[in-house]
Amino acid sequence: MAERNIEGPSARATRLLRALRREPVDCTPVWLMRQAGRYLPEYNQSRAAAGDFLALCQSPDRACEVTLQPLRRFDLDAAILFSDILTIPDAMGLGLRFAAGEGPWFERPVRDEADVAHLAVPDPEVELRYVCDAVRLIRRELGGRVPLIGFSGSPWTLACYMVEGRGSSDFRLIKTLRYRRPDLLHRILEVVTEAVIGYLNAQIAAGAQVVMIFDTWGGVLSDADFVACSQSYLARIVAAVADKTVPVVVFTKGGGLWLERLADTGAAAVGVDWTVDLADARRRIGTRVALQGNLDPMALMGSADTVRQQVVATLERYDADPSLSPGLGHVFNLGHGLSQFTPPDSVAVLVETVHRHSAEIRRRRASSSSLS
Ligand code: 1CP
Repeated sequence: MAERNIEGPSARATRLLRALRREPVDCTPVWLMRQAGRYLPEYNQSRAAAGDFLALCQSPDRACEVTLQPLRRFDLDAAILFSDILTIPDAMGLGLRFAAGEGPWFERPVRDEADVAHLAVPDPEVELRYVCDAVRLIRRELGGRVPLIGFSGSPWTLACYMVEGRGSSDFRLIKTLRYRRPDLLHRILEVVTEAVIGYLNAQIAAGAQVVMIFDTWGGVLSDADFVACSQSYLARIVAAVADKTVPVVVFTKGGGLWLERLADTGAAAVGVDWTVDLADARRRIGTRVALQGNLDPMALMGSADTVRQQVVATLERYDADPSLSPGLGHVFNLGHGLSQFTPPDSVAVLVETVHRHSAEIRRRRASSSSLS
């Protein structure tokens, strides 16, 4: 820990942004998908005080508070806006609902031609103003200590929820649309793509310094449909981000087969789930993009020693090739979101181990290259 104090606050302020640009950093930056959420008692208190999850998202003060909660406990290198990917379909008029103990669902799912014809691109500073206000407030409260990540769902992933009306295990309704009325599916994807572009640019204008696109359900597509229904729209979004200095991270869960295609979207970084070997991913696309990932979130259910071993193993896989610069372009994360059952102490061990061991690898390599 003493070491980190010597580095001062500025190392933490720029570590993530430098890593995403594939520039050298003192140690590997780390943040975690769903780092704010139900595993933290203070989050549960904030949600109870707000009344429900949507009220929490829609209050910029409360969203700011829960965004900052994990940063007070852990030495994380980024904040991620507290919100949800389903705010876009809600702003398009689908009526988002969160029933206690159930997942999210929509009152007015998109099922036929008339529903599709009604879809309109929301104005992010009007219908999604609460998100832009939260971004402005969080940036002010962070005071430059760590960067703020904004985000959106991918068009395909948002379309899954819009058509199914809720989470799904077989994606029957959206796939029926794919095979019976592909024209309608692509009209949905077109409108949602425009909405995502406006939304991400508005988050960036409000102060988001990195944006991430969650393609949670891209992995349920066939190989050809991944290109047609997800990757091509991701590429359009990346190209339409107005501020080219803002790194875009794309993450397709189950997308390990398609790493080259994900890098081809033009994103600065590709997020990978835990099924991917980081040494293989780095060899395939690591000279073109940064890589974010990829510890199995359930590894955090192990003992402190197990968490340490698993974090070390993940870092060592990234650095398996001794001819490559240690840790260059790696952003440590989980392979998917933190489970609500995660012990907070495991997160503390993870964050501490990432920083300590990745600095150690760099020292080890520096001394071995000065000897040789
Ligand atoms: O009861 C609660 O408190 C709600 C649990 C919860 C939380 C904490 C939901 C409902 N959303 C969130 C926050 C959230 N969602 C963040 C916050 C920032 C962070 O700390 O990371 C983010 C980035 C999301 C994004 C999100 N929402 C995704 C993409 C990422 C992923 O996990 O794959 C998806 C698929 C959703 C939909 C969603 N929202 C919530 C739930 C339970 C679900 C999944 C629904 C389902 O498929 O059944």
